[in-house]
Amino acid sequence: MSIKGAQALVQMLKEYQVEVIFGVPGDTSLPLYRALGEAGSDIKHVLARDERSASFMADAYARLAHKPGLCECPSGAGPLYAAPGIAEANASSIPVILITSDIPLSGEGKQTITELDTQGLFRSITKWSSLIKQPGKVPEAFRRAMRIATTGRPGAVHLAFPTEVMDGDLEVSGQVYAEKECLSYPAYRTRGARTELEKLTELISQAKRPVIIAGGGANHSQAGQALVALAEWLSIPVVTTISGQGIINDNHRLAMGVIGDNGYHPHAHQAVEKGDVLLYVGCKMGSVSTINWTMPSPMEGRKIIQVDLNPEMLGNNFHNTLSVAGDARLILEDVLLLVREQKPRQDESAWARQLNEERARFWQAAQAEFARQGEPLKAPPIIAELNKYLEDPTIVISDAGTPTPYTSRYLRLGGGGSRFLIPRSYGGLGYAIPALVGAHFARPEARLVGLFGDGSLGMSAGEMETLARLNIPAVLIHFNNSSFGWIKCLQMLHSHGNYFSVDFTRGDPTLIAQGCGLKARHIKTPAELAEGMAMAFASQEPVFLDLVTEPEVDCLPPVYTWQQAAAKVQGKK
Ligand SMILES: Cc1ncc(C[n+]2csc(CCOP(=O)(O)OP(=O)(O)O)c2C)c(N)n1
Repeated sequence: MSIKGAQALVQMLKEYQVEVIFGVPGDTSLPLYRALGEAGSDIKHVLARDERSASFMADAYARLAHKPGLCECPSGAGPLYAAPGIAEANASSIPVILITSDIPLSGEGKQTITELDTQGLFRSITKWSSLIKQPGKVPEAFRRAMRIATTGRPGAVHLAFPTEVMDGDLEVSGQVYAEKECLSYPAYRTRGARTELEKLTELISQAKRPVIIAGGGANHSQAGQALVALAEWLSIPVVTTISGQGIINDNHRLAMGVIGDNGYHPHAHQAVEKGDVLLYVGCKMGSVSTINWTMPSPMEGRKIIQVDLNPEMLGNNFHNTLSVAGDARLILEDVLLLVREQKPRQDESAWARQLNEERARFWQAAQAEFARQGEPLKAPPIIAELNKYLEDPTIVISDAGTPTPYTSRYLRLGGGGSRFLIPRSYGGLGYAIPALVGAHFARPEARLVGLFGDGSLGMSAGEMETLARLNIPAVLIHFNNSSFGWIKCLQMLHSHGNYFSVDFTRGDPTLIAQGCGLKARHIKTPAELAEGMAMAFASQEPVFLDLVTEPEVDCLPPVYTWQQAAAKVQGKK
């Protein structure tokens, strides 16, 4: 049977059980849109207002559905605008596939409007970018794209389909099928080598002060159950990076919080600094989680173990005692079996108890922060108010700026399928609002909450219309401090408070939200905050809460290196 290339592509989407594709149309999109239209309700097309948003939607979908995220856009401006989400997904090991419908091959090199060397554009921000030149190649190219995106270190892939390929005919007998192993990721998971698993088991079993440090890779691998079971068996405290949050219920006795520069918990840092065996799982050990590679600081006899599916990451930033390549979940499951064979379940260790006491002291002291009520609104009481509504499962998505350190520090997520997302490879502003759209399709049963500053709102406000059009019941929490506050704060710390080009007007963003079809409230007082939150969480529609918040320059957020810089300035006075 002969069908069009675009129809073959859509059939491949169906074979791979793609439920949703996020995108923006253009002149070259017609064959694809025709084929998607013919597919009816099998594949939902979500119209985004910007290709960057479409790529962020696909990224968030993939993170939460544990399946590849699909997005599409037309030639030229489309891929240029889609690049941010593709780069974030690729660097964060998230399988996102971008389909671009391209100009006709016959117009190549002839100044055709929107002609662009997309392979050149995507070379450094995808695992693979390819221009498909024959309709007959569509099924195998799509299979290859899914395989490359989901295997090894997962990442982003781009496929460009010129008009002749979308509109051309191909014989499809026997070609249109999915490689079932690549419907989800990580595909073709690999186990750790037996001798290394045995060494790992021995090291953590004999440790006096072991710590598990879970990064984003542990979440991507869905290693939570095995990780918590192992921690419980040996009474090992667990800390996470920002991306590793949610792997363990925040209220668990072994959950010691977040490490790194941004929104850290002091007791989590203490665990890492005093730990004698540190087991890093799916953690790149990059600049933020290690505070520019100063933590863990050198300590005689300390053993560092690193588990990562990407061997290129192993031992890259620290001198490991043991490096194990493989899938986090499989490795932890195997180690758990070995540990159970060799050692009885341990009672709570003195080490875990001591850290727990530190943790309790921290949360006791935090009450004073939560009580810091007043105008403009302060971030800690805002998060404390939010915590009251976080029933499982909730998906919380934060942007860079004020929301990141305060959610990392004060948000309390349960373990019942709740997740917390922040794009940490590039920390691009304007992720949260579009990501809520992707999250809705991945986890329709979950409550959705987005937190973002006014800088982020300026970059993603258009997607409020998408939330309203699809009637996605998300709670949008806007930190309105009328500035690029984060950068302003850096200028305070490092440019002697000479503020340069960081302020904008507060305006009335509720009008923008209302204009997009959202319910919106302007909130200035703690009483209005309490009332607004209650209204938002009771609503079955998207709600925008415009919070007039304290700028970072008036109260330093919990960023480790900032606090050190401020102490230095204070010391010189
Ligand atoms: C796309 C993009 N451009 C620039 C930056 C650099 N940046 C980091 S934080 C920040 C300011 C954030 O301002 P806002 O969203 O208003 O949050 P606030 O810090 O004021 O709470 C900027 C510009 C970025 N992260 N992403």
